[in-house]
Amino acid sequence: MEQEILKLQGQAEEQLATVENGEQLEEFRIRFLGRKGQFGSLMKELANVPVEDKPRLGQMANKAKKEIEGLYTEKQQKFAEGSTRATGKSGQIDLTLPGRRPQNGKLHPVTQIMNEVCAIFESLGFSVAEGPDVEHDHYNFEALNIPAHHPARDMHDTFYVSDSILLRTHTSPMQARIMEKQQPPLRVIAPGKVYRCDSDITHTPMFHQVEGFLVDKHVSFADLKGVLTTFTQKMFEKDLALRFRPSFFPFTEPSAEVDIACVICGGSGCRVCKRTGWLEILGAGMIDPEVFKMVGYDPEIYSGFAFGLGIERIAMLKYGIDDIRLYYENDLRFLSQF
Ligand code: 2NL
Repeated sequence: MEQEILKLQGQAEEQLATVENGEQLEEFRIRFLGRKGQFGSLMKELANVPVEDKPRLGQMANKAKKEIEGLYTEKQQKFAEGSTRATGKSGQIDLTLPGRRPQNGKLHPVTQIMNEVCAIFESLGFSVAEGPDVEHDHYNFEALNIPAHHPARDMHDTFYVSDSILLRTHTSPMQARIMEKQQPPLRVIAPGKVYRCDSDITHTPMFHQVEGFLVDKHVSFADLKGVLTTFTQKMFEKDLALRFRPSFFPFTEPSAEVDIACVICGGSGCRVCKRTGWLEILGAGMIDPEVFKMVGYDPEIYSGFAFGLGIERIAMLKYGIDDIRLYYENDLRFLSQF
């Protein structure tokens, strides 16, 4: 009898070790622990052993059964945990739930506008050139007719890496690099990041610009007007009125700030255009002969125009965004609207 108890315990342990799922565990329970199971039969047999052996054998059989029940419970808990993790609290899979769709990524609104601006100028025959964000002050300032002690060089605006190396404050250095290496005729735009030490609702320390220039013989202000009119009309998808206001840049002469009729109110005056009916969207002008001299072009033979625009600002006007910092908070509730 003793042997039988030990054998049954051994068998049960061995079987339980091979159980891999809830169904097999239930089969095991019925076979060994159920009312008509093997431990049940063992207990019945105990009725037939001699009276003096009963307490000892009875204790032994009970102990064996308890041990197996303990192992069974352990296994049961393990399966329950696994199924809860896989299917939720009920332990059952709800086949009526909708599937999980992976979220589609998309381009940042600034990148979208940048691509749009580049595509429009490419359609007008401009090529696209990119250059370094960390620049020599020669290309950022000197080559653009911005001498030492010019206010634009103020430490408060420019991030310096060393005495003569800085983070470019505009995309014009790329244009100077190109003019230095290539001969006219040239039609080029330079998109990219620029950096200024400035931060409020209309300024971030890093922002994006696209600059462009065209150099050839007999280029006039009329060509500048034609190109910029075509650009703004394609960009804002309307027959927009354009206004050129006299202005000053160190690298162009004459210079102009270019406004478009307010895309919100159509020119009648609103909060966005501050009741003026106009929105400033870019700066432009005829390239200063001094700049041509510095890159080795003869200003008696060549003339050209240049312009620069802020991408964040274009997107703000196009979409009615009132705080530039929203672009860089990485909040998907904002970014996924574009
Ligand atoms: C603005 C104004 C401007 C230019 C950029 C330029 C470049 C060279 C020569 C002459 Cl190499 N000009 N660029 C000219 C006029 C205006 O930008 O408000 N930008 C956001």
